[in-house]
Amino acid sequence: MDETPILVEQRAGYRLITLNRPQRLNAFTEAMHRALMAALAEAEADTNCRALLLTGAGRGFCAGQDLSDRLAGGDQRPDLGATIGTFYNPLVRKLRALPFPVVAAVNGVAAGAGANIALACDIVLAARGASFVQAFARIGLVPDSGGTWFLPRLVGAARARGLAMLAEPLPAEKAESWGLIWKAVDDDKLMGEAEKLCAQFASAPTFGLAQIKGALDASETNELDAQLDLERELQRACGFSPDYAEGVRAFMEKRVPNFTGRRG
Ligand code: T3D
Repeated sequence: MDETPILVEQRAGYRLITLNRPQRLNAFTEAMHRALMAALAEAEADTNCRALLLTGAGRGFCAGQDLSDRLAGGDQRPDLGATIGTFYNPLVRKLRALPFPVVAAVNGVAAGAGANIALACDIVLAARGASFVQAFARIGLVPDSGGTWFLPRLVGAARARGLAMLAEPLPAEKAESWGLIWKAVDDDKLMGEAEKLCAQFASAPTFGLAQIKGALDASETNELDAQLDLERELQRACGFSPDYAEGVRAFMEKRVPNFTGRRG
């Protein structure tokens, strides 16, 4: 069952990564973490990769940590700080820092760290049948993988507390109306919509998009003054990029731009 915990498919200009432990709703094991991080590193190293699509095999997106691994030690209590530090935090940091957009296609339930890993992606599309569950409180844990950071910023303090402390499933349409995700789409349209989005990103000005990711993340902690300075510097860098030159030329010539997606 765990021989290929993730599947990687090349597309024109982007990669599709599928979490592939459907019998366990794609819950994370160490092997899956290692395979996913290796796939992300490979995508980052490939300068032709201009977007990433993350989804789950079967009826779920991801159920967070595989809890059967947590019984294995018997009476010995696991050091969860160690696994968070070794696996989950580097994963979230990597998703945020990838120099191209990351799209999550949430095909079914996203629970525990699985929900927050979806929220760490740049654009979250979810099937109407999908739901988001901050399952942690049910087993005495705190939302991790950025949950306590993403939730209040995306849905506000009151809803963040409700989601985190009650651990009730939030259906995709409500997640959209609360601003937790970009869009809920019909179940049978999910992958088509997500692939269309990635194809669009695959011909977009990748360097500029990477600066947008960085700027929006920085705005979470910057004062306006610092953010204005940051925008000035990012705009300076974008202004030197070949895709900006092409964008302006194409606009003036009234044609579709042909962006190279060069990263710097
Ligand atoms: O440990 C550390 O390193 C710290 C890090 C923690 C990060 C975390 O993510 S902690 C939170 C862990 N996740 C959960 O607590 C969620 C557990 N799962 C559920 O609550 C439910 O399965 C769902 C709400 C996600 C879906 O419910 P439902 O009714 O649609 O499906 P199900 O029947 O519960 O699950 C289907 C199968 O997947 C089932 O196996 P079976 O009975 O068919 O053999 C179930 O046991 C298995 N499964 C689902 N989630 C997990 C899992 N097996 C292991 N670990 C799971 N997380």
